[in-house]
Amino acid sequence: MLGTICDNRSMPRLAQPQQGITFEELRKATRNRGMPLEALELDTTPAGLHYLLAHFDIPLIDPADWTLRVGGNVESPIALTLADLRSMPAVTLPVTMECAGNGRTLMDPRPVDQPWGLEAVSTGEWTGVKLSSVLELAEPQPGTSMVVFTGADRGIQSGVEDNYRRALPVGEISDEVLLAYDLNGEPLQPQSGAPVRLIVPGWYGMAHVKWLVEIDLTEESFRGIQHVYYRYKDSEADPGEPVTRIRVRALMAPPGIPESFTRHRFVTAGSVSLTGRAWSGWAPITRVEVAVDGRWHEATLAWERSGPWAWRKWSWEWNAEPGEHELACRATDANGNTQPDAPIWNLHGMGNNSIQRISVTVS
Ligand SMILES: Nc1nc2c(c(=O)[nH]1)N[C@H]1C(S)=C(S)[C@@H](COP(=O)(O)O)O[C@H]1N2
Ligand SMILES: [Mo]
Repeated sequence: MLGTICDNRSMPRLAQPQQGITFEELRKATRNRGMPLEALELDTTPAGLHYLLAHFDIPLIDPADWTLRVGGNVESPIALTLADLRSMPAVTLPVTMECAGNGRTLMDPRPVDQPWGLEAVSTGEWTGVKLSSVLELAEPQPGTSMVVFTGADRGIQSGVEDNYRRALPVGEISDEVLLAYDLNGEPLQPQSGAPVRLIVPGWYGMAHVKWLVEIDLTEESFRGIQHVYYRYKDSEADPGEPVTRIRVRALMAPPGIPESFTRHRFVTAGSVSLTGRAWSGWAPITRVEVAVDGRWHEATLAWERSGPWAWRKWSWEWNAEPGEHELACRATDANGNTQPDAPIWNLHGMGNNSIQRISVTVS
């Protein structure tokens, strides 16, 4: 059931000039969490450090009671248990996932929503079954164009009450789209979508539906509220473009040590190994550059690791001289996509892949 509730408090807003973080943003930021950027040192993000985003409440599902229904435009609707899924051939894929709102607070004016800095990204080893194998069991009928995924979580967003729901066009369902039940070799934790979530390699986080309970095949296009919200648009009237794959980005593990409150970085003069990770949902990473005080240098890319959907390590040796410096990094992918200097503004603060800058005091 889908109802419209007149509640202006759920409407997205823009911060006034000079306005600090609101109470609602603070509350969202304490429910959700980012991956501390020092974890950019690791290929695989430990489950407890994986960033977290839930729009509504975390559903606490007993795996023994859970079933996944597959229906709609199919010959034989089915309901699978977790044991059914675990008895099918398993696939493991390292996948970098990033929230489309990552970098939102760096936009001006600031879209008021989950107030991400740059920490809404992580890489997990996801194990599960191929979505395509499960769809085959239900025998899709000809004419199917969209597959709609429903999570068990429900709430009100932009005045509309619904479960969390996202759809994928059938053309996007490659053999790498998974129904995942393990993260890093362990059953999913409640916050990660237990018992089963969707993994759509290369796509921004919103596509990876957690707490999956239903899959519906349809002949029509789908315009649920999460498809209205996740668009690059300049005003509510602007239809905009859908948010889909992850834009190219590099991030650096902040060097040296932080001041506890400001998190400003302090580094000892001499040779400093700067490292980080780079990723793109569009094409493999081909280049990462590092800038010191605006002068760009070529970083070294580590060997490609298992599969194209995980971030790639990069490094560069910095001969740090005493004084105040600004570090930056920038990635380019095989399609020639690179990162803008400044955020490209949009109403909901989506897809901000502008260059990361870190101020450092060297002594
Ligand atoms: N059912 C459901 N799935 C969801 C969400 C949600 O709120 N409910 N949030 C989405 C968003 S916006 C992101 S960024 C990712 C976050 O996944 P994580 O918490 O495992 O990092 O889950 C996606 N899947
Ligand atoms: Mo997200």
